[in-house]
Amino acid sequence: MSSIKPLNGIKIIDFTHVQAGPACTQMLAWFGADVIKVERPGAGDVTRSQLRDIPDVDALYFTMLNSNKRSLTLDTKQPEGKVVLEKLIKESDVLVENFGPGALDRMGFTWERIQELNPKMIVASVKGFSDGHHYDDLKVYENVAQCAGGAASTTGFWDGPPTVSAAALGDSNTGMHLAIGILTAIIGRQQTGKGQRVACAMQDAVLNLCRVKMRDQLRLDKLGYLEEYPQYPQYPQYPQYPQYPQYPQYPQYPQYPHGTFSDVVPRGGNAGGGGQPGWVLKCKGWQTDPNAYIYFTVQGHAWAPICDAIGKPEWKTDPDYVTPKARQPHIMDIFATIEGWLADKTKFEAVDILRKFDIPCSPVLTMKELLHDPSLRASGSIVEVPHKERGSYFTVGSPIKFSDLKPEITGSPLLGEHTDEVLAELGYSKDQIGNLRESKAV
Ligand code: CAO
Repeated sequence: MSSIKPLNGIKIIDFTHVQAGPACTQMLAWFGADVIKVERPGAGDVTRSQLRDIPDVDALYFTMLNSNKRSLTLDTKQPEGKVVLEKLIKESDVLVENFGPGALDRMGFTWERIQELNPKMIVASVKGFSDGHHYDDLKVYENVAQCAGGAASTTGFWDGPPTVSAAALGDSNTGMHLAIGILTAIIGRQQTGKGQRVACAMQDAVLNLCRVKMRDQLRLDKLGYLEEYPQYPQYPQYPQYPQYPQYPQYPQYPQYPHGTFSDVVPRGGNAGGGGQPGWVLKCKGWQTDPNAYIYFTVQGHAWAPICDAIGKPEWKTDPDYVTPKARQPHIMDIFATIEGWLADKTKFEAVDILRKFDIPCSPVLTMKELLHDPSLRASGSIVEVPHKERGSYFTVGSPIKFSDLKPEITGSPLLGEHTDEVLAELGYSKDQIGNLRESKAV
């Protein structure tokens, strides 16, 4: 394993806060970039003090999004602070920010000014909406983005309200998109010698992950129904299934509004998309354990093994079961039968049986189970890192694995921990640093 990391030598001004921007720069730091987090003196990133589990110590919200970085405190609204930032811009490759709309300009660091200071500079921004969008003045947090990007209207059950996901589709996902943009701009600069602006709107990043839901809207516009959605059997164009006019045998799955598809993609509960129907199925203990479930997928070509696995070999040749189209109208019936088979198996036992039949499935894992999963520890997806004040803490490591790079996750910096070090690198003497401290610019 090489000790030289691919992004060694790339210097990043990390003007980010909360989650979207920090997730991006943290990943670049893991891969070798020198990420200098610029924070307001005395306060720092708001997440340092949000949802603390230990009094007066940086909260996990901060430590889990800012590992491998250095922290420089700098008041960029003070003239002396602006001078420091100008020096930093001249020496850096990338500036990443996720302030509210217009904040960087109001600080005096417009794109034009930054280009004057350093024409090779790449300026990367996260905003809620793209430039010129009719909502581009809005400040945006995670769940706002999930609603704006189409995730909420298509997530949840049809008899409940729009629902947001626990996964940070608005924040960390946008940060990951931005990281791709930054790396692209770095490679572009190798060819042109020039920097450029890179922007990723949270709405766009969410929408990019909701691509198949947009696919469904286009199909719905054309066909008026979506055959793989649980709502499908009630569609009036399908009188060949009179036994399912309203799903009376499944009161827990009431029909989607008015027994038909409306003109927008409905919420499909836990239905699997594409050609592989799936559902979350109860396992042994579900009555008391809210996570005693597996996700079970009825992959088309795995039908025969599924029948063998659940003890229903006769379904292999039954015309009502043999093709995906024949199965779809009573897919809930099929899932109910599989739940009967699962009733005396834990989620782990069930998956251990089903894996032998090559059936795509997984236990529904809790955060606790993931935290203690030996495989995730071994792969570096969950890591324990030291911290100067809180002792060691667990965090989520790099989800990307390389053959010649092993990201080593180090603890997050204390507020201003590297201020003197970074200023000295910029050429400031001890006295000058003292003066900056006196004026509260750092
Ligand atoms: N020195 C001096 N001033 C500083 C500073 C520093 N080191 N760092 C930040 N500031 C100032 C900014 O200049 C800005 O001042 P003005 O608004 O007076 O020009 C102010 O602090 C911070 O502005 P903000 O709008 O970013 O902060 P907020 O808490 O009001 O809003 C958020 C937070 C996240 C809603 C907003 O930043 C935003 O919409 N960002 C873009 C979208 C985004 O990334 N959202 C996801 C965040 S993760 O959930």
